[in-house]
Amino acid sequence: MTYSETLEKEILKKISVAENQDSLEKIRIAELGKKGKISLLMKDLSKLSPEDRKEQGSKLNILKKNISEAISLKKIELANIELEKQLLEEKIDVTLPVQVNQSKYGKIHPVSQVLDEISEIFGSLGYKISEGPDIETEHYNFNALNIPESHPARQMHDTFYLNNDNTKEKYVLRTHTSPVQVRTMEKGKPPFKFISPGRTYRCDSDQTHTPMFHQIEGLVVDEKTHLGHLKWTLETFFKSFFELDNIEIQLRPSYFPFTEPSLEVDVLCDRSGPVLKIGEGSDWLEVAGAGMVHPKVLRSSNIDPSKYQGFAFGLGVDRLAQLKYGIPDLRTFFNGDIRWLSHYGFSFLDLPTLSRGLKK
Ligand code: FA5
Repeated sequence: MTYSETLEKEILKKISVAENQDSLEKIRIAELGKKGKISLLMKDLSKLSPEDRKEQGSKLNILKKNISEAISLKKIELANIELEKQLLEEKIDVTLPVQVNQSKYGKIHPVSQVLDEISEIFGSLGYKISEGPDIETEHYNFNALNIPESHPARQMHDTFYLNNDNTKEKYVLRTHTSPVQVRTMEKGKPPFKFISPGRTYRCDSDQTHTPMFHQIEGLVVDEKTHLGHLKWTLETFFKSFFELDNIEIQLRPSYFPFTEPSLEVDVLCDRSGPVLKIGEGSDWLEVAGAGMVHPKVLRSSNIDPSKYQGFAFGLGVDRLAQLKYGIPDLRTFFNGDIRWLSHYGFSFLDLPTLSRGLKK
């Protein structure tokens, strides 16, 4: 037997009517397998004259390619049909009442809970939410924030640089959420009042540092906002977040190239025992950086600094979770240990609201 159009049509017909992956596989073996029809035809080529062998050989190669392609396409088609069928069978009725005993199987990670708590507090103070990318350009992560290439502050950030071999613009994993300040101001017009939650990355690891952590940036820009507003905002936030009237925080003069003046915020805690205690002891844990937005940052966001001014802050979310819920080591947050999560995690019914309280 040699190649014929009828043979090709016959095989393609069989493929097109295959009902499932198993019958498709049987067709593949019968036609293309080692002992399959096409392989036998290939073997028979040696019996032909050189001219016929050349002609038949090339036709059989094309046949083989057409059959393989048809089988691959049919495979995808069958997989899609099977998935569709499975999805229809696995319908979930989201209107059914929650089975409370199910809640023990899934827990909300403390970082997610604390991100919601912080958003709830700033939401109640009239802040909107604005987000930016995790993979950031050097321009937004540094230059637009008044940190040019030669600036010593770049070393403070322990940056993860991406493979920038063939790119004009250099990319980094953002080291802080401050680039969202510029991205958001560039797109809009003052006044601004927003927070930007998100992941941030630095090559750093110990009890209070992890290579990936979360920050929430806050920015308020208008014609009148001053340092007193920043102090009030931070104090109001920390009182509400820790649900304590006498929370002791310390504002230290500091330096950030993108704020002037700059300050750092520490919370009083006790780190001597196995459980981290807030409002006790004699240790301070740094939880935020803040300051008045530098005129150069306003200018790089096309805002006139002679008319507008404002403050910015960056909160370390994981450290706030650590402090509020007494979790001694930050690295355990990201170990993916289910026993840790069932101990420190939250029930999905524990929605943070200001009226009901934010705590567990
Ligand atoms: C900044 O990242 C500034 N962008 C904050 C800022 C925003 C200042 C706006 C002024 C105006 P800093 O490097 O201090 O600042 O980080 C802020 C907070 O992130 C720290 O207080 C700390 O709580 C947290 N943090 C920093 N590095 C780590 C880390 N490796 N692991 C966990 N938390 C970290």
